[in-house]
Amino acid sequence: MRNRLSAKIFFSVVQAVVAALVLVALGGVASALAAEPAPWGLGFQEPASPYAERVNDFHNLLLIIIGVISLFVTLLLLFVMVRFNERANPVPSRTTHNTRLEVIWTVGPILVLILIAIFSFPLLYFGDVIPDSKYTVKVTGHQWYWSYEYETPEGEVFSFDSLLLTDEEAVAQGLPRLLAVDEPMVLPVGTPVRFVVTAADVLHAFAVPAFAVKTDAVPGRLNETWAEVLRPGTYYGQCSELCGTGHAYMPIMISAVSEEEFLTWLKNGPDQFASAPSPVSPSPVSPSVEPQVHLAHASE
Ligand SMILES: [Cu+2]
Repeated sequence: MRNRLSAKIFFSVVQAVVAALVLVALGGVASALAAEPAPWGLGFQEPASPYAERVNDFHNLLLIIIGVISLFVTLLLLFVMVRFNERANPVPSRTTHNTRLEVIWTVGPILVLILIAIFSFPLLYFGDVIPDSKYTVKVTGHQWYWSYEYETPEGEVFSFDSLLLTDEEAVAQGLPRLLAVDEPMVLPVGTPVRFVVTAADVLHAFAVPAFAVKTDAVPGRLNETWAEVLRPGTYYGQCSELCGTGHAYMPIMISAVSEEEFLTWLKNGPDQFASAPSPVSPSPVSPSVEPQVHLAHASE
């Protein structure tokens, strides 16, 4: 009776493990095609910056280490269940200490952690130190939209708001709902761009998975990060700090183009965005009515 039960449990565990592996494999396939969230996408989005590529490699290394450890512990548990159950081992040993074993299970994990540190610290610094960049974008989080500020090579500064499209507008343009905006951030490909990130009201976070970028946007403070986009295309991100009821309605949409196209766009920027109504910056004490309008618009 007990044997049949343990066989049943064993097979359901095997089934669960196989199902999980299949899901991970499928997720890997799905995410390899997308610079946006995809159904059943369990893996990372395809990396689109040198930093994201390294983060991806590091993640894969950790996955191997975790896999080996989990397999080892599972085998140990199975061994104990078979070898030391009540029937196989009626008179249990009374041993409480084993110095050699205790040294091994302390030193072993330390070595694993050192191995991880050897790979993770250079990666941390690679992401943290901003390379010489010709272009800077100032990113400001608002309740509930992003605004982007650029400077032309001639030193003219312009900025614009990036507002969520309604579901109908997004569908009409063949863009993903809740991710597409009216004016995307435009970036050049193949050259590092510095992001200066701040917020106008509450905490937000500027996060773009394909660039492995996630930086807090804090009122009164400038945080820096960077990305070098490897391929032209459209990339999506989302605010990643719970910032109020419109948190889900302030996506980040980035259109990456060649440096020439970017420079043309940049030079036209002051004219293109001068006529646009200037953003009503909501002050921390009196929230602006404008974002509420966008939110109501978006959630219809
Ligand atoms: Cu936010």
